[in-house]
Amino acid sequence: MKFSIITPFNRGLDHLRDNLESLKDQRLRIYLDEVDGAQGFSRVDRLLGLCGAENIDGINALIGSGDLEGVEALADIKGVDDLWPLLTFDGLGNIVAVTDKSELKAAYTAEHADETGQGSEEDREEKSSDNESDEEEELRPFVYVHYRDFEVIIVTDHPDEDISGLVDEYKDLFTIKVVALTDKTGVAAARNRGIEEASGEYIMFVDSDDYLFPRALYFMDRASHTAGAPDIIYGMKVWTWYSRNGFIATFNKQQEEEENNAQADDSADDASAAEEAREKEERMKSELSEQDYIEYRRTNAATRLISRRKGIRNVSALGISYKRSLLLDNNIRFPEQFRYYSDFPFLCLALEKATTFRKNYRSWYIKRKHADSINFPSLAQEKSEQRFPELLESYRYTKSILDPEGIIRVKADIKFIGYYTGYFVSRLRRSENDFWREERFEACRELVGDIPKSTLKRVSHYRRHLIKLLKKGDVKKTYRRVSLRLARKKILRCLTSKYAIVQSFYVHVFLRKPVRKEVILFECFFGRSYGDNPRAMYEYISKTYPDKYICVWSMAKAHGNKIPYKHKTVKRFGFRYAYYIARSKFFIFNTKQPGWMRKREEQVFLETWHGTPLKKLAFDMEDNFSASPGYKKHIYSKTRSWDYLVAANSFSSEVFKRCFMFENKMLEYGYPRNDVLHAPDRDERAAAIRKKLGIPTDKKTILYAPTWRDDEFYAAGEYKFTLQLDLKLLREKLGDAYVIILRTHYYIADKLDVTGLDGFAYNLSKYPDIADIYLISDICITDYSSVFFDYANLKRPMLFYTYDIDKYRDILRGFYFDMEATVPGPLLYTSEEVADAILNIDDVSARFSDRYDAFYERFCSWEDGHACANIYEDVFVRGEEERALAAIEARKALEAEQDETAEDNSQDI
Ligand code: C2G
Repeated sequence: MKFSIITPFNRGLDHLRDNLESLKDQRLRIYLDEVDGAQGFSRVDRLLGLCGAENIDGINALIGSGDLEGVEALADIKGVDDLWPLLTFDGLGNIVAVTDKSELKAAYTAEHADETGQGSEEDREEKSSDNESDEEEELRPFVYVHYRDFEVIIVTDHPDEDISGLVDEYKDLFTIKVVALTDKTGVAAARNRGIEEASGEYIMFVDSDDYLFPRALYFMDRASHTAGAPDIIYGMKVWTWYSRNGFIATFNKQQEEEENNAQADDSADDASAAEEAREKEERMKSELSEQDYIEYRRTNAATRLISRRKGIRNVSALGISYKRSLLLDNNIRFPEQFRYYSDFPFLCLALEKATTFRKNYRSWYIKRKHADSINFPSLAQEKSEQRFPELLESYRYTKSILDPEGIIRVKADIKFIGYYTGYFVSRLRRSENDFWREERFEACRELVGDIPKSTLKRVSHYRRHLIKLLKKGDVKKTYRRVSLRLARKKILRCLTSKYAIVQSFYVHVFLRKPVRKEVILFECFFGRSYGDNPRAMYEYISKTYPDKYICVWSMAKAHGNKIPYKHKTVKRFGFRYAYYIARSKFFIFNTKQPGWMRKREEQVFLETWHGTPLKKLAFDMEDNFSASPGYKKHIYSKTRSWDYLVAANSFSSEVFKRCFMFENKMLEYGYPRNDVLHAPDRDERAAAIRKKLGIPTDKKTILYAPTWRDDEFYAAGEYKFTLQLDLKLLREKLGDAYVIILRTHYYIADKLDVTGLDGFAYNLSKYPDIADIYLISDICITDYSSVFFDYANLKRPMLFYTYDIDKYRDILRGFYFDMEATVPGPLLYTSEEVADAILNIDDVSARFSDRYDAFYERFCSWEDGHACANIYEDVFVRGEEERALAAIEARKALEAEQDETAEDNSQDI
């Protein structure tokens, strides 16, 4: 058995499934010319070894063409009865016979012709990271076989979930042992238990929430055959926030983009870097003595695995294969007294005891960061008071087990110096808690006494100075030195970024001034337009209560929107914006507020959001391809500031509570932006809008309003969109009786090309408010956009052009309900189908009439044209009364408390 993979498990069945799935998908590529005849003999023999050749049951046919002698001999050894001229394998690694080479080639070509991306990802991975590959190699036919020369040892650590069902799904594909920790807990104990159970030549630790690249084990295995079975084999790790599906999808895309970009020739770079490194290795090997060469390799390994990792918490035992004999002979184990920092001593000792090292220039381990650090934090994300003392203890312990003269000890000391001078001292400077300057400072001091001068010489002057001050116990000078450095950094930041100055003003000036009770700050789609729910609320308030409030609109630069009624505008993220964020009493936003806003006690935040969700949102999303990785953490902290959230229907109300973990007041009156769709004068309004926009009155108007795609972007908030609706064909088929309005989502940066379609296509993507466009449209075509929930208020026909539904639903987002069975119109996949549906719109409407009624009942029945008024009453009238009463109560309670204390004090006297 080559590998024992040790996987501790305590929770997260879905993560474990990804992990096992990645082991099932351990492929190795066999070039068909390599299995030809005698020359292929040894290779095939080895390949069978890799597949777990001892366990050859189920393989009933074998091997090459031409000279069959070698093949026969091998078949004899392996006890295979049937001989076939050529072989191929099925998806599970069983060998399937193919009679001759041309047939095999045809099978290969057919398989690759209808590839949907999975296979091509493999090709690209191979090409980008395998320095052996070249153009010729690309053309060689090959098959994949699944690598099975490993066992998985799942060590359960008091889990809440039962894994037996999951294990059953995989147990016939590879060897899985499940052992349970009974008396102990923690990753360290689980991994140690795994070491006891392991029987492989090598041991790998793969956390249950991580997974491997498809050919990781094959490459590890290949590396194990070089340099006389090295003690330690280490490769690259890749970090991701995604599940395996999501990772593969983005990895494919990334590779594709790199390939399309002629300038990015990483594969060549990788290959030449590897080649250079190899040459250097050879040179060193011939020039250095045996012992020096070992030290040289050890230093290289330690530099990559210890020094290059950011902080001590990222020094990890993962992504490495350890020879089992190395661990057993030297009694290397994870110290079980540590919950967070057992990897550091383990890895340091392993590196010290090993004498042969092998580095591999490819990534094989995928470390999954937990995107939901609120509900499912990884160990690294867990916040605990125990961390600090444990970190110190782990460093102390590591020193105690290492050779004081060795290079690993030097690396460990420098790691601690990095922690102290990089992280600790800024806490010492900034924290309000004195223990950073007292006990904790003292605890660090106790640890650095034995760091030798020679080690201190290796670090920068600043770091050396701080360690000297620490050794002396001079906390005052340390404080001054660090303050100076931090102040210098801050000044530099302010000089180079206006944003930093604005924020500084926000914190140090504006937040110190009182809240202005009459000011309302409005923001729609991050200041990109004047529209949606904030616009509706603004117009209602301005019309009904003129001069009662000071209304301020946050707008991004050059918005070009005309805003009626008396108001101010401020540039989003400018000084005045920061001023109003600090001092406004009310906020009406339809997207998230900036992360740096610190909401004050007296401020009232009304979040309207911007649509009923079909696509999964926030905490309901598994992977998020469009936001920053810390998205869930950020959204959690932002939603804590929302006092009110608007839901247009009971479905939204339920979803929002869960997906935003929202616990404050849900306003259940319908959407302010939809009041206009129920207004008695909506037809007159529509006529005026048509006139303003120059849309002919004698033609049927079709609106096409698709949403954005999470994975198609230039930069944050700047998305790509390629029009898939064939407008020329539509014009041809529909004739003169129609016009089409194109409206992209506000995230879309691409400009639609409507040249040659004058009089037929109107691009209104920049028009501020889509509600106006709804009013003038006779038919709406959309896709997964929340547009359809609003448009349904008009009870006019809808078509769904869902050409990419599989990808959108299954990979990018996930939906809350079965779209096909719920939406009030047909799902269409081609422009022809769209044209036909438009031409037969009465039939379509009749077909969907019952469905439309049910849809309307479920999603539009709260809408009565009075959402603005109801929301205003709730927030600005009743809400204000309640807040005033609560303030009086709080004041009374405080006064009573103060009286009580005064009384106690007088009794004491
Ligand atoms: N919108 C628009 N034009 C489009 C698409 C959308 O003006 N072509 C507006 C609509 O008002 C829509 C809103 O932007 O309701 C939100 O757009 P969605 O396509 O639904 O996408 P998204 O911004 O991701 O919001 O809960 C709703 C979700 O958050 C969806």
